[in-house]
Amino acid sequence: MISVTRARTVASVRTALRTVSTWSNVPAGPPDPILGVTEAFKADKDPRKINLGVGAYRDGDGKPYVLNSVKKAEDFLRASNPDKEYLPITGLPEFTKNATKLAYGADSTPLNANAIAATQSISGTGALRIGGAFLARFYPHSKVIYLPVPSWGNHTPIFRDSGLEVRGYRYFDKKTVGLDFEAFFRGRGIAYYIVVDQNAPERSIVLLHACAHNPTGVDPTPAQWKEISNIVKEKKLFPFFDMAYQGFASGSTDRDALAVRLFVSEGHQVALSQSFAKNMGLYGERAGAFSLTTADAEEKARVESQLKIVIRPMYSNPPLHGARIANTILSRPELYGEWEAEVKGMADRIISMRERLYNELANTHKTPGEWGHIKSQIGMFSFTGLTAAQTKALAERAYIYMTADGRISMAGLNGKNIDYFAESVSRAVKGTL
Ligand code: PLA
Repeated sequence: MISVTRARTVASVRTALRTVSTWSNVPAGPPDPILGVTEAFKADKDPRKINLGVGAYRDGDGKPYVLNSVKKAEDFLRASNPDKEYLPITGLPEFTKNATKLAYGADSTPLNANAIAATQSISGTGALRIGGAFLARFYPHSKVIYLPVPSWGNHTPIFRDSGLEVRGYRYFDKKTVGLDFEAFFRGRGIAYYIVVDQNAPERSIVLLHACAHNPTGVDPTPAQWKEISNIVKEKKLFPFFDMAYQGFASGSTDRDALAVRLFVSEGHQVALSQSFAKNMGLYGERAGAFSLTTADAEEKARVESQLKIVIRPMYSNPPLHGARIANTILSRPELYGEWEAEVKGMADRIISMRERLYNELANTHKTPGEWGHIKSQIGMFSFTGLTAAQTKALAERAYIYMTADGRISMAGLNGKNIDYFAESVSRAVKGTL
């Protein structure tokens, strides 16, 4: 047993240590708005719990899904006994070649002219960060990037930390729960912010979600993309596409690349971030690519030499395994075909959950409000319109987790949990939860 005096001494030494610690002034930060939801879900012990926070695909049993094409690619790689040497700074050359082909299309003019500067990246996040840093250093006209409002929550810190100034353009119309397209035309969208903000530098950078807009699930139609291309041209904006969900919107990787390909064919130079997290289910493997279309092969080489200088002090060179898997799938026709079918399978399961959720909410439970957007929204997410208070009640009283803006990852729903989910949402809306 230690004496009272001794215990006091120990306590005061502890306090003193705490006050002299180098980190005593570090304030506790808030949990991440998306990944923090997963932490709260994991800590919940209720068997009924559902995680609709992070956009990670789940199969019909609610389990993480490793694609068969990925398993076969891994078998193939294992058999070829690959080394574990460092990759070049810009990654596996065949991977970036095949990734850009997937995005821009095999008949893309800059691709065939060897005029696409590209690098492997640490998934989509890393691609955006490399792109932000490269533009902050070399884009000659502006240091301002315009993001849609709302956008993926990590866009703002990524671009701010890259050295760009972040501003917003109106994208989503809360009234119609749809694209605020009037705003694009009537001088209140991208064009509006550039025109009315006296300090807005001309030729700003504008971030566009290539497909399956996160968090709204609302994408422009092909005709609207054409109009957006015209506005971007007229205002001399520089388009930076974030394509984190190629294949997840329509089930077809070609169809989902429409906006990027249209912009390139309309003569825009573009920046592009790609991720294989969702469409190949390679979340933790961190496989992605960043690319820029340039004038010709000589300019491409100059741009790539500077991408290397951006990347080398950040992480030296990227991880091997995910890029090898993605490249094996993209380069072997039999695996490519199987992968395409699996992408379609994932997109279709999500669409079927949309139908079912709509029916449950609107018909079975007669939930007050209009729920048609659940069916019309596109991609991984649905922007339900639930309020922050309702999402809080759902977490605390029904063990259902989603982001505070009411976004749900549709892929987290399945035949086993959708009835419980719909009933709980209905009660939250009626105030009876
Ligand atoms: N861009 C958008 C629009 C995204 O939604 C995400 C991921 C990324 C880029 C980056 O993904 P990656 O780095 O894994 O390739 N958004 C997730 C996960 C799925 C997250 O927040 O990190 C989401 O739940 O919104």
